[in-house]
Amino acid sequence: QEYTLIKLRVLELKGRLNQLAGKDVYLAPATLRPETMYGQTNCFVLPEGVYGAYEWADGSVMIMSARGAKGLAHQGFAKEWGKVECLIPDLTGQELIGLPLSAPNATYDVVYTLPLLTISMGKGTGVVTSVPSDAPDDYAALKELKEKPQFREKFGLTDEMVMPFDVVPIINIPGYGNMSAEVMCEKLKIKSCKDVDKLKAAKEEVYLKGFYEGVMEVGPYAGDKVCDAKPKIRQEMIEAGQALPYYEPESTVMSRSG
Ligand code: ZZB
Repeated sequence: QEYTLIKLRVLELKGRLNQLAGKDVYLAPATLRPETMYGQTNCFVLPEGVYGAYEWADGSVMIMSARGAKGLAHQGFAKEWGKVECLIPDLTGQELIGLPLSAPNATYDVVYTLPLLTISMGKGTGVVTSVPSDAPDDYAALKELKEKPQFREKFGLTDEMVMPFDVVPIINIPGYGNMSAEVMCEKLKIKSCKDVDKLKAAKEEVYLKGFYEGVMEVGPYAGDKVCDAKPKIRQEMIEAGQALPYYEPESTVMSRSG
């Protein structure tokens, strides 16, 4: 799988992260859709997931799963090839929830880290950036957080971290419009992020359609097809230091602990 790691800058440190004061600290979600970063409304972590803060050859510190860090260390980003340098181990997702972030290409200047219970720690970096216009899982999860104050309370979220973030239309798919994730969630009557099978079906349908038939509505490639714009946007983000290429084997062991 050819992923892109997006560097979401942490704007304010808290708790144990205060040890990283003075450094460039990022949350590093893995995405297969770098062309959708215009539609980011938040970042997701697994509250019970285990993460670490890792330092890289360029001096940046990126927060991700140990598994993701190990993969990245074997792809040329570590000071010493294959070796991870962990500054803070055993950070829980809960410790990361509520962090304010600056997300490259996003329409919102500040987005927040929110909880998502369906994250697999055995895939990517265990951090996921949220694009509710085009990702049904993200749409369902954000909607649930907006509609259920008891959820926000449970995870210590304030309203300002959740409520102001409307879906940002970025890609038009003929027959689905520019909010394809919402259309699919309504069509399949998806009620929550626990409707795993329906969400999988929704994701598969919009994934293919979006890639081959979707047309960018925003950014420098507005008017271009997604399949043409995607590699260009990816390359530009990498060259601007906003993203990194990241590869992982097709089949990986699924585990919640990483
Ligand atoms: C932004 C985005 C925008 C994504 C979109 C999808 C879509 P796959 O095919 O299952 O590998 N993701 C990444 N890591 C994880 C994880 N550890 N646990 C759960 N979800 C994860 O899917 C890869 C996609 O799943 C990634 O791409 C990421 O969300 C999420 F408009 O990033 B994506 C129709 C999908 N649209």
